[in-house]
Amino acid sequence: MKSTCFLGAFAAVVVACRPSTVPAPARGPAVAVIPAPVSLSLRGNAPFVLGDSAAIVVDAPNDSAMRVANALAALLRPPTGFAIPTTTSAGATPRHAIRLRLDGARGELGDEGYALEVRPDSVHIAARTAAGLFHGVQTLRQLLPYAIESENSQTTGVTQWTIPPVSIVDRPRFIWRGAMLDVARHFFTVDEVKQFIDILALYKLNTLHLHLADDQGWRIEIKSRPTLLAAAVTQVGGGPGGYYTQADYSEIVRYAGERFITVVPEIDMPAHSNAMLVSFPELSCGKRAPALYTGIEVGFSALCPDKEDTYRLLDDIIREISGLTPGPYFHIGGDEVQALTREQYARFIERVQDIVTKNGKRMVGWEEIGRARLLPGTLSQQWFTDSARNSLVPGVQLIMSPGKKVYIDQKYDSTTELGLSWAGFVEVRTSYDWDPATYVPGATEANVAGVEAPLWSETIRNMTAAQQLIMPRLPAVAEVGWTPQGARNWEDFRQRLAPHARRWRLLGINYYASPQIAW
Ligand code: TNX
Repeated sequence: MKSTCFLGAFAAVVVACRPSTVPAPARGPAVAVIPAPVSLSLRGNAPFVLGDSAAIVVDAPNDSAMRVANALAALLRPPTGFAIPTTTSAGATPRHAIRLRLDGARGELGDEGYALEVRPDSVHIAARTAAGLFHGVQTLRQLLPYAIESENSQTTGVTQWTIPPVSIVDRPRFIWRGAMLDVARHFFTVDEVKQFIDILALYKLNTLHLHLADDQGWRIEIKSRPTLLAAAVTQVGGGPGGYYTQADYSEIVRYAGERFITVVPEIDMPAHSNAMLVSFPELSCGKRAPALYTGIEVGFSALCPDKEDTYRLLDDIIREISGLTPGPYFHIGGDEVQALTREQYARFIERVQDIVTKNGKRMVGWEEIGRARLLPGTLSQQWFTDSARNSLVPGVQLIMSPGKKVYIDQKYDSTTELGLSWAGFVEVRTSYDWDPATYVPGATEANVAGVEAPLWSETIRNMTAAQQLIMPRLPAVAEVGWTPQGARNWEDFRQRLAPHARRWRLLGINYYASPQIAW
């Protein structure tokens, strides 16, 4: 390891670490923060003890900083049974305080970083943005005893809510740290999507990519094209499917936004478009007449790139969804096109890129879009080969989602019940042990916007099943996206991961007990 001192029990102790001074933990590491902070050191021996006089105090409050404070209070009250008032610094300062401070001058913390100091009488989280405060709160949560995730103060068995005396300065390696949920192959309700978002927030992921349309289902109301919903009525295997009204989608966006997570909507095109074509068969250039489809083959559908009506339909769809989406991105899919020539494909992508741009968004597409002329600001999502290097043109960055590493819809091993296996088995270590900056030949750190773990849902029918596949691979990917490469280490990660399972059990999160982890 380069800049870190491996202590087993501790994440990334950068400052003068002496392993012999660290007491061996009885059960799992005392400081098991995931993703590992950029720097973490111990300040003396006296912890902070959260007692019933504790309060949360916000310095330089704005609405979103206050919301972070209220969310922290709402997390701490049920398990502790303490009142935990939230106040601004204008009032009298209580003795035992958790202080959240917005400080525009802390440029070194970037847009999402934070500094966290635990002293015997107070806890201080400082950040330049409310997002940074929110991430600092997630770290604080992980420093508390795991029973902080409990809903009932009567059953925690905790006599002292201690927080170890750490000093942390932390900021993410990449700006794009995401997960994708495929709501097209199987539909997930708004409540299920919220459960998914909650897990992203725990591990400081900041991007939720929603795969809203594929051959098997159309999942979002488009008011100017109501007939699209004719293909919302089924899913893989023939179940009832479903869709989001625009109000539903806005509720997902709002819930994600409260957790500083950007929603990236995807409408897959020109292939994976059978559901769209069910209502617009005249726009089909695919290999089969469009009809509701509940299988799992790919590549047979295609929107006809030579018809003007195709672009009118896409303009309506992209305009309405963009209007509901505060984030800067619109994902157009672009993968696995077998029914068009190379020229037809490139022409199609370039026209759609213009439509996305006209609607005020930056286009994102799967790596195949590198065959077209990409505009600066467009993002290309690597998933399959190193053809992603075709996208390495000025102003275009890669999102790294290599199937062999972070396709969390793949089986862990030959005994896994759920999941596909076309990319191979993907165990936790496989998802952890790689470097997004060097994976594509010719790419460097500057070419990479970040990482994303896609959860395709051909085999996944509900959130319990989804959790079995995302946990614990998603925390591994979260650390890949957050922690500097030189501060990451598999042995250290697997030690820190194990005690998180107790939190997941309290939160009702299902997980795979990988044999690679000493639970
Ligand atoms: C490939 S990844 C696909 C999806 C499938 C997935 C299953 C990508 C851009 N296309 O259509 O659902 O494999 O693992």
